[in-house]
Amino acid sequence: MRNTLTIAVSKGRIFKDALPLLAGAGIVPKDDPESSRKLILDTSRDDVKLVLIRASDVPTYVDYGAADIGIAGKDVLMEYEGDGLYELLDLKIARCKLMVAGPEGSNTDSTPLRIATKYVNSAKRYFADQGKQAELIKLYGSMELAPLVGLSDHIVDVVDTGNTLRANGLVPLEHIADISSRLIVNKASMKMKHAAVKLFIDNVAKTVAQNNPDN
Ligand code: PRT
Ligand code: MG
Repeated sequence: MRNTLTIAVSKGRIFKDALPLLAGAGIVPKDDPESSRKLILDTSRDDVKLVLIRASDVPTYVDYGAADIGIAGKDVLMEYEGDGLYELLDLKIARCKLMVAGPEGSNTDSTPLRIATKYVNSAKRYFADQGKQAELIKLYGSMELAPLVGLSDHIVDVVDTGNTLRANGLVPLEHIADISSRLIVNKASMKMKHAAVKLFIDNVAKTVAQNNPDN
């Protein structure tokens, strides 16, 4: 086990964007996660396995050492409270922005605010830093619905094109953070499997640099 690497990644947009980075480290999954039901994928390298989990569970698997390495959105990492992992590399994939959004013409001047979000910790910190009193309502998805039915005045969510907001009569109001996916590593794996982890990170970093010549 000492030199095997387990990498936790979520299906969907992160997996798609991560494939070329993994390929740059010589790692090609043997199954397509979108068609296979397997949760553990063998790869072109006998010493590397991929585990497929929900985006918000990736830090937990890495923190507890069930995976040595993970790929997780900064939005998810900003919410995560464990301390058993290192955030080592900005992969510059699955980019988006964490925003406050609400109905056109609205603002966050009149407090207390009612905010629906899956990003409760980040939202709490953001409004506290501004000295604004905010009641946070925790949701697990479809935040855009909350202002439409009077559950909240505003939402905090990640925004890419803004099409989903627009389709629901909402607009982005305030920018909280730029988001991209990060490489995270279990603290014990970093010590015990140092050579294998470092080689993997170096190879991925080379591909990230090649893919982003301007930044
Ligand atoms: O689906 P599940 O509950 O398992 O988790 P998840 O929804 O967090 O996973 P996934 O795969 O949808 O997102 C994984 C990561 O991708 C997030 O943690 C972000 O770091 C990143 N990312 C990048 C995004 C987006 N872009 C994005 N646009 N995550 C979500 N969205 C949502 C957005 O909230 C909106 O509802 O996609 C919808 C479309 O976006 P627009 O603005 O282009 O319309
Ligand atoms: Mg999703």
